[in-house]
Amino acid sequence: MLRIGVIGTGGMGRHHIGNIQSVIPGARVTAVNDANEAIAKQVAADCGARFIAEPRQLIRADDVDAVMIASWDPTHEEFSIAAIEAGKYVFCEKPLSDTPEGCLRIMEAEQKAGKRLLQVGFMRRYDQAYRELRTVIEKGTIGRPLVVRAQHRNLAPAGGATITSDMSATNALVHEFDITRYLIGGEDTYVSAQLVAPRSSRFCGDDLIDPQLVYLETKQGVRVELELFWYCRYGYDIRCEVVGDLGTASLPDPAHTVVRCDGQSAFQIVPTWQERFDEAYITELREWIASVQAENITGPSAWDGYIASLVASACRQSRLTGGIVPIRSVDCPDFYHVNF
Ligand code: ISE
Repeated sequence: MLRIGVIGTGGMGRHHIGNIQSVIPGARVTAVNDANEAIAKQVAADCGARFIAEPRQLIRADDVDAVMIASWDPTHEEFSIAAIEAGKYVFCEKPLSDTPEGCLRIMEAEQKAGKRLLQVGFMRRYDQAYRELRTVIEKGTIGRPLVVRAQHRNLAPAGGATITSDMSATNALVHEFDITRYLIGGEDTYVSAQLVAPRSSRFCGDDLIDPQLVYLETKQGVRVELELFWYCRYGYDIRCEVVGDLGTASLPDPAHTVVRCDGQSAFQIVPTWQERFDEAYITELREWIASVQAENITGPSAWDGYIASLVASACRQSRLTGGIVPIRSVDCPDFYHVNF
């Protein structure tokens, strides 16, 4: 039985805890922590775990074999490094760090530890539709990928959270940066990014550009066109199409049953990512737990977190300058090559 300590009992932390306690065999939550002690204590009581007030104490605890980090984004780096230094396996929600430099520090710590200990929560790689799409591309059915077009639309920010334009890349678009590499092949990295702001929605407030359009180019010349919309107001809508030189492939749309009735054709669009990626979250945890038990971590790595963070940082720069920003990564250490 893998004993997991969870730092962060907000929406995502509670979602993972619910899955571990109810649908995933072979693991249980033994300790929880959150900056909001009242919520953490309640969650601890509900799931039969103990509350630990100090995150570093939770990381070192004898009854914690692996650490799950689902706390506030800017704390991810500090807790990941502390867990790695304690020799614990760690599952860190995205973003791995708010900055590429932070990701490099995590990679350094992990390489010093001598083996992969960390997995990043890029759960789309566990979604069946994305996996099918990748298989089609890998088989060569649509030929060489040339263009990827994706839309990432939220009904509204979860829990009424205040979103800034900078968070758009680190918090939401990082999923697109990662899943696109996963689809077209991880060795083909990004070389430039541009963020373009159309007229903003009337519903997003003055501090946010919404929607945002992002254009990326890869080393092999694939063009990626992304749209992020925080306040689309009609549902949680994730779409992706890959154009190849022999054909195109896309995620199923709609993902739900189509009903034709009363002179109309309609289907449901779910309101949040928890519903859309419900199965993916479960598969992600199941595979992570199995890989920890086998002492062979194969899921999204700190290198993958670093690439996503580099692109996010280029988008931030492009938002300020309006121009195309070159993306230059360090060389991928051999340590991380095995992953793709
Ligand atoms: C959220 O944090 C997620 O991770 C969701 O998958 C994403 O769609 C949403 O935009 C983010 O805010």
